[in-house]
Amino acid sequence: VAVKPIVICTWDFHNASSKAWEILKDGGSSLDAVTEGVMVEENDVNNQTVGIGGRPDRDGNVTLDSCIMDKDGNCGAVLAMQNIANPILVARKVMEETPHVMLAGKGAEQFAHEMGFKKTNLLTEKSKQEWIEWQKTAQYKPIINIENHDTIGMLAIDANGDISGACTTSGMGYKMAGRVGDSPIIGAGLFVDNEVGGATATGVGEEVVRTVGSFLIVELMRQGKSPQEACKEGVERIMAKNKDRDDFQIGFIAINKAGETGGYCIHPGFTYRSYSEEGHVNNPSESYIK
Ligand code: SD4
Repeated sequence: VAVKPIVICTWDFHNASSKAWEILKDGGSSLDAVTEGVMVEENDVNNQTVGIGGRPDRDGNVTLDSCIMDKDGNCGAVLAMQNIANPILVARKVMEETPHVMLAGKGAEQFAHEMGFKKTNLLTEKSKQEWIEWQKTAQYKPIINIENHDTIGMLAIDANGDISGACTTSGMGYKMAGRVGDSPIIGAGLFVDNEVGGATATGVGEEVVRTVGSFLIVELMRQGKSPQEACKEGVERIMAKNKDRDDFQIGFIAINKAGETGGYCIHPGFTYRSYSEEGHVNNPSESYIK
């Protein structure tokens, strides 16, 4: 069966999925598609959950997390990196130019400078003012479906049938200094196995890490579950560990080798975008809580 190119991403990131589709439809690789796709959100100063303009940590520093994975299982990630505008490009450099998978903090920043990335102030005036306001109460509680977008996780299949994925975020707003969530952790925020499919996550990263969510979903697809069924079981696994609380959001999306897709979340409101030659759709995602 000939596989048709397709891209999906968490939330209604139309510009990002359109950018990825442009690359896929012209025969570009899924790796380039996800790289350039998520960069659209990293570069959007009005998106306060990814890249420049992202909400800072409690100390007022914007720290970015990002990872990428290709069809051969190669991967790269940067964790809690400051002052660099495109963490996904640095994650890709980690994958392609170093013997390592993850670089964190100052080391990631130093590597980025060595690779020619410029020092950039990531804290916009808007995010700074909101942070100053936040300090008055300093309440630390994740907001469900914040702005109806959050971390961008993207999965693509190219004309060769090869799958790649990328995930990038500024993490939880007002997190503790040094906090890293699921998004740059291979297996948690993102996982791709070119024989099976890929999965990626958005929402409260701690819970995704605890269940190694994206790896779990890919393994469930390997056992024969559809992307939709696998995402549902991924969420159920998290809820089984949280019998007394449901005050947080998680959204998973997945794609299999045949190009079938699925999404599942805890609270209504999560959607995922898909773009293929059949056009583009913002897909409502089924939720654990109705
Ligand atoms: C993280 N999944 O860092 C990301 C983003 C997030 O609420 O926290 N959203 O955990």
